[in-house]
Amino acid sequence: MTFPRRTQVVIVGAGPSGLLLGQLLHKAGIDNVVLEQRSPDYVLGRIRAGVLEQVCVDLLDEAGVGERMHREGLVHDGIELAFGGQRHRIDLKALSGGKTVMVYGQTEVTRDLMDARRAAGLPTVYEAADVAVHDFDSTAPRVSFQLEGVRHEIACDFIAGCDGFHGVCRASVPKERITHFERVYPFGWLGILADVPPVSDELIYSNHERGFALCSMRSKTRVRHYVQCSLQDKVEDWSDERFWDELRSRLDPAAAAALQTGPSIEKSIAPLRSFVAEPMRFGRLFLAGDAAHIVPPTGAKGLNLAASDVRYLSRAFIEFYADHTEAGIDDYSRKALRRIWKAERFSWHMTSLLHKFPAGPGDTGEVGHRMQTAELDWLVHSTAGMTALAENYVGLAFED
Ligand code: RFL
Ligand code: PHB
Repeated sequence: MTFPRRTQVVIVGAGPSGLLLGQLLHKAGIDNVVLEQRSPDYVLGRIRAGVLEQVCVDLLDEAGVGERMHREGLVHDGIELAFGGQRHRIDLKALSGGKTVMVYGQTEVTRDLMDARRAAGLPTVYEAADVAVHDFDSTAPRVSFQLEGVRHEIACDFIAGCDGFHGVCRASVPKERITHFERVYPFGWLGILADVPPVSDELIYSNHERGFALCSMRSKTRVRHYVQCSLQDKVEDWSDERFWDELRSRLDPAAAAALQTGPSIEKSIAPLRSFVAEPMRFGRLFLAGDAAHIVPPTGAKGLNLAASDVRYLSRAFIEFYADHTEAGIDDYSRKALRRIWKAERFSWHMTSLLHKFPAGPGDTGEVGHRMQTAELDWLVHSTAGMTALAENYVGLAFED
């Protein structure tokens, strides 16, 4: 792999945030190098998000990588909420003034971005070990890393920390300059991928006394389903048969009857957390995506927030180079956090509304379940309630 000793922006992490930022900067004539600790196959093997907001779709188009998404992705006009043995449709399109969401896997988004980056001949260093960020408080930051046993260094104007929740960038900020806000939920999601047709044309979010369940999809022939599970559970505890039986038991009778089963292609457990780091800028180091925040997946916001950060950050860098102004980079953290906290609130609310909370202090256990049912019953019969959900689900507006 050849890479320059100096570039304008070093991007740490080749997940969706890093690759999308790289592509948008390249389109604007800004040089960048992406450093990723894993191999391309490993990155593509992570099964994650599936729902893209319109703004995320628009940004992928702007980056020139939307062609396959429009061909193979599924446009959804609504979602379904199931509780008390019945399903209720939320007409996202009608309630949000015509907005929809796109069902297209994060793996595919990443693959399209990787292909575009390779086709443009842009430098990406995979399997870069021991990445370290230096001198980000000066105007001459550097990033060093190890490749096949040899240490290298790249000088740059800016470092973009797109290296996820466990990355090195946020961890390199002195403790007294960063504040973390965190809530860890007392359950996880067990997800499986299987080649069977979806239960319904739209996603089903189910609140059930046995726990939350979600029927999602990747295509008309591939499903992604989730059930709420215990944090102590291991993937090995869940045979395919146990998973399908549990999912069926948490659906309304019509969906349960329509559920088709098959062998799982992938199965994994994810913990749920709400997390925000403030601020998102430290001199010439900027955090974006999961490096700065995590949402529980119930609102389908993680990847979309990553794209929203990248939108603000790419515009700030473009402004810096084109107009010689620091106004955009100075305002990045404030603008991004304003949108992030709204998505955090929505994701926390959807999580609280739909999951079974273990009995404990506060509105949990039986009281909590009654409160959830009352809220869901109100929501699906109130245009105001459904409109609020739809407006948040399809994605809130940007400041500019
Ligand atoms: P990523 O995808 O974690 O990528 C970060 C990259 O940085 C690399 N890295 C390093 N590289 C170099 N040096 C280091 N020291 C490094 N440390 C880490 C990593 O290897 C990796 O390649 O973060 P990014 O790009 O910010 O993207 C964020 C999204 O991946 C995430 O928010 C979503 O997947 C969240 N999410 C969902 N988001 C949605 O918008 N809609 C959904 O429907 C949705 N469903 C989900 C989800 C996340 C889930 N899990 C597993 C947490 C469903 C699930 C189950
Ligand atoms: C998914 O398809 O993986 C998915 C969809 C909606 C969510 C979370 C995950 O809220």
